[in-house]
Order: sequence, then structure tokens, then C-alpha cells
Amino acid sequence: MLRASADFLDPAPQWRLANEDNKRPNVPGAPGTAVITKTKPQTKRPNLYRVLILNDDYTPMEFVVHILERFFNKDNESAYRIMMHVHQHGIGECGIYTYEVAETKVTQVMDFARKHQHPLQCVMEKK
Ligand code: TYC
Repeated sequence: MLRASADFLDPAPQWRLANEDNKRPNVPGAPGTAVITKTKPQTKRPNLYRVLILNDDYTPMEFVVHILERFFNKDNESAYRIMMHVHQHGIGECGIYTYEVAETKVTQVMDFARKHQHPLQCVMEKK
């Protein structure tokens, strides 16, 4: 297809010439200064939240491993490693999620622990 030569001179879509929307006609070849402005990208990165579990003296190790497999989709090896990290350091990361997903995970873990009468604590923090 044959294209008008001006097509090749058009800036990329995220760029626009400031004089595209002013009163002066955009006369081809006319002298003047073209001010180019960058528009805001329309995609925003979501805020992310870490879901953490805390150590305690009573929750069985196997129960914590099960929580990590069931609610955080960890394989048995990763779940065991995270559980031991929490056991030894007091706190550890289960995953990183958007606000609503993180909140759901915290609720699921707290409800499940309470149902089984374990004092396991799960919290979220903004990254
Ligand atoms: N400290 C617990 C025990 O010795 C095990 C445990 C690990 C508990 C991680 C909670 O988040 C936790 N039985």
C-alpha cells in the first residue's frame, strides 16, 4: 500500500506535538518550533503486599508445611524450607500478592489455624 509521506514523519502514539491541538494550522513545511510532550502511560503497576507467617511455640511443624502447600501453592520441599526459616528466624515470607489476594490469604490461614486450634499468626505488609 502506498502511504502519504507524512505517515512516516508521525511520532510514535505516546508522543504528540503540542501544536496538534492549538489554533494554528499545521502547515507542512511552515517554519516554527515543534514542542513534543510525552503522555502518561495508561498502565499502572499495582501495589504489592508480602504475606508473612510468624513463629510460635505450639503450632506443629507439619501443620505449617500443610498451610504453605495448601494456600501458597508451595511444593513440599519449599514449604518445609520456609517453615524451618520461620522456626529459626521468627518470621518468613509465604508470597507476594496484590492487596485483595494477600488479604484473602491472610484470612484463609487465620481461619484454618483457628479451626484447628493452633495459634499460628499470618500478616501482610506493603512492599
Ligand atoms: N516453632 C514451631 C514448633 O517448634 C513450628 C512453627 C514453625 C510454628 C513456623 C509456626 O510459623 C511457624 N512446633
